[in-house]
Amino acid sequence: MILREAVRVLVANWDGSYTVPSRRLYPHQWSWDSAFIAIGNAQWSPRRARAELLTLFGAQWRDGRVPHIVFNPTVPDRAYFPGPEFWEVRAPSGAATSGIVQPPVHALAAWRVHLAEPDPAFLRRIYPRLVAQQEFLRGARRSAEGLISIVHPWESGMDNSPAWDAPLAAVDVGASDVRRRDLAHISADERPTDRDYARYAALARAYRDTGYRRAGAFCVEDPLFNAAYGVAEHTLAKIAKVCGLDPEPHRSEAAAITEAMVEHLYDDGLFHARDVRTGCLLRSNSAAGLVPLMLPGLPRDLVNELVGTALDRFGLKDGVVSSFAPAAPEFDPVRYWRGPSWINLSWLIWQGLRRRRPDLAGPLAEGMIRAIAASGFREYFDPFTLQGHGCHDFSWSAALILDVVAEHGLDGVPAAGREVGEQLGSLGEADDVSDHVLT
Ligand code: 2M8
Repeated sequence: MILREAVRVLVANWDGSYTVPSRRLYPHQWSWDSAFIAIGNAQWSPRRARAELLTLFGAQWRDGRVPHIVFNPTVPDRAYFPGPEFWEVRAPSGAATSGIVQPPVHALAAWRVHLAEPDPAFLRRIYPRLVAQQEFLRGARRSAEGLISIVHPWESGMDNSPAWDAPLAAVDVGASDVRRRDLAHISADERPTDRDYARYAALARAYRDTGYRRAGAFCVEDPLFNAAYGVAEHTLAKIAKVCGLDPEPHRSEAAAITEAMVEHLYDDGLFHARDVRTGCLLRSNSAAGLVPLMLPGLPRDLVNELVGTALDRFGLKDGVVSSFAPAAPEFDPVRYWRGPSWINLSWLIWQGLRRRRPDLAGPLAEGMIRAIAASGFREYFDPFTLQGHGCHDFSWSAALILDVVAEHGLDGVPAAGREVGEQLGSLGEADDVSDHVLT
């Protein structure tokens, strides 16, 4: 049932060559959402999964950046803020896009899609795009410490995390041009405040006014983003091998970022963000600091400490990971990214635990399935009651649960990915993937 329902959500949110995260709240293509969606779609329609990624990379900029939103020109401006008229920019393909990025989880997605249905031609096609994505980050965003910075909370993917409260407080909002659309769909106590939105808009406007070149008041090195960058290099090494290319530069880049993260972002059982403007660690209780568990080269003692933190502070002992530690004063169980449990964040941490701590990965998989069985494909969940919050029929919740079930099984019954795909394939419309744009 959960599998059929997941496919139903993904079919309903499919727009012909990509999937909207949510029909009403997020009616365009989002960058890291598409990566997670491709990972889930790989279980029942690898073809759709490849199209999802190729469509996104079709809007890649000449400098290699992959914009965090690719706008659908048929969706009215009033449907989402900030829309194309705010960002004022187009990709070489002609698509209107935003000018900021999101965590680079796309190489991992491309690899997972290839594993579900081996397709070296797809890998050869997407590899240079994935490399350009990393080169943009190295060229435009790397600090002297060897870490990658983000210039907007939206680039972290965990937009409203309390980790950003301090650096955001320094943002001067000026005259606000915010026209919030999200509150038409979701209750205000589950979304960021108006003050946060004014700051988001001010930061994005300031970056836009430099031609999307220079960071403004907000410039931080985030552990989730840097872990994603490192995992991307690891994965690019595997992809390069299949393509008959040298994997070595990717391996050494992955080792270098892991080392820099350990040296500059780790303290007392958790990775933290670092404010590039002040050079200070932004010590917080964000679960972003557990995502480096995904890095294969992490020293063993650090892995043990991180696991201890996840168990003691983030709910892992109950098979749940909250996005912010419940004991911290800023914790809020229902407000977007300030405490609720999210399927994508749990999935990333689950990836880090699967080989190292299968005894903990299993219960976490069960916890993700339990949340969805209890409340449906919601955007986020109260980590204690598992009550759903945010939008309904949220694509990455549906997609990633397909992957979890394929790997972990359902009700103790192993369900191999391919079998799940075969069962579900008939639920999608027959081969309806229209030709995507990759210029
Ligand atoms: C949320 O972010 C967007 C802005 O990018 C928004 O609130 O309007 C975040 O949860 C982000 O991580 C996610 O990619 C996006 C779409 O699901 O929604």
